Amino acid sequence: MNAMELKQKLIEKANEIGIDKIGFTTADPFVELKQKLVQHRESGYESGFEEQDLNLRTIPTLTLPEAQSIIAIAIAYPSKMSNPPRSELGAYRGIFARASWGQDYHDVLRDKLAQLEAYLLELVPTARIQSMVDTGALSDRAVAERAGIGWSAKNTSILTEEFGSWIYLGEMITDLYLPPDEPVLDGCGDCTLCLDVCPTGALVEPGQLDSTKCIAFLTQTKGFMDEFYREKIGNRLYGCDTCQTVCPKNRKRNFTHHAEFEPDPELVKPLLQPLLTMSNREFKEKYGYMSGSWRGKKPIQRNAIIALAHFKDQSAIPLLKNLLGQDPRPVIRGMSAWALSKIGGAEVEEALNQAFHEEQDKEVLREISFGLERIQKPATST
Ligand code: B12
Repeated sequence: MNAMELKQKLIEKANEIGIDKIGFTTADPFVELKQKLVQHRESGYESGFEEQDLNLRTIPTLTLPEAQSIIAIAIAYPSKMSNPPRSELGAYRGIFARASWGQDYHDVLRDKLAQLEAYLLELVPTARIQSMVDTGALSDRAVAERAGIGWSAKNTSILTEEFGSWIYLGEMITDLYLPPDEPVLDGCGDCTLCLDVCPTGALVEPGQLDSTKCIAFLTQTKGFMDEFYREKIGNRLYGCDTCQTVCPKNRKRNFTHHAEFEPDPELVKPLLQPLLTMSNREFKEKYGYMSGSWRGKKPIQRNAIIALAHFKDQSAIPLLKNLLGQDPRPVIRGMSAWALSKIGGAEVEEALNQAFHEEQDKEVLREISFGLERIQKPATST
């Protein structure tokens, strides 16, 4: 079988196993990307979640020495929930970004890649293959871009005409020669909506993200978030979709053909207060299968506290007082102090005064005293 026939067979198999887009590129080094990644690092824009070795990121043969080609795949995911539950007074809800709806996409894409890999090995038993999704060394977007899956958009996502940017990406490096595809033309035009609406100005230039300002990143951190960002995160519990939801190419696009990604509305738009009393075990049982749980319970609970402040939920005062007085984690106590002070009132002031005398942790004490100041001077506070 020649290379063109092999490629055609892989395309057919990909269709059959539910891969929405497949593209092929060489295993040549990603020379331009390397320059971008250096610039990105020097500007301080990295999130810290990326592979740190820039050679490994950009030279596929460091992963698979005999590499000749890379097969890129894309799988579409839903952007709309049917019957989303509504936030109500005293029963407010948070939201998980779409990339965390349904089953963890890493598992779904790895399974598709494993099926494609098995098929390729049937056709060419001597083939060497290395597959990856998200956590691999390569830039999934740079691979997808060069393999013609879509263009690298101003919001930094890979955008396709068929699925917008509602796609997950993965790839397979192989030592086989497969004729490469051409990259597709940029389709953003002069639209800048994603840059205009980013709540924190994280999209500093078209195609360039300062991850340290990106809400998707901030929701995944574990510490005391800067107050500026607490005010911006709203009720997001994990991730952020704003630069995707405003994109005209994504509008009215909803892909429900992968049942695995169908969200459970009660899980992806959960009531905030029950999240805060959840045991580790319950969290694992309910959320463990979702990609949004990878950083554990603490960041999600911290974000739930921020969301309660965002809604100024009076009914949460007893729970937040409890957390402030009793939670062993300083971040949770500190953020509860902050949230209580945003909700305000005499009961809160008394609770903060009491905590001020009992608290030992410096950072929590700082939150409590700023909180007390805020309550005592409401007109000038932020
Ligand atoms: C670290 C990381 C993050 C970080 C940083 C994101 C970022 N934009 O750099 C944070 C936590 C913020 C994040 C958020 C999200 N992520 Co993320 N993330 C990654 C990860 C692990 C590495 C990305 C990376 O290296 N970034 C550094 C930049 C410099 O590299 P890059 O984005 O790969 O580079 C491309 C562009 O940014 C552009 N570029 C880079 N520098 C420059 C400079 C100039 C001047 C220009 C014009 C362009 C340009 O060119 C490159 C090729 O296209 C990848 C998986 C992987 N292994 O690649 C997933 C990945 C990028 N994430 C993904 C997703 C789904 C998301 C979220 C939508 C999740 C959510 N809803 O919250 C958001 C989107 C936010 C956004 N606008 O990027 C998908 C993207 C799918 C797609 N359609 O593009 C990926 C590919 C995971 C996957 N396998 O599906 N993510």
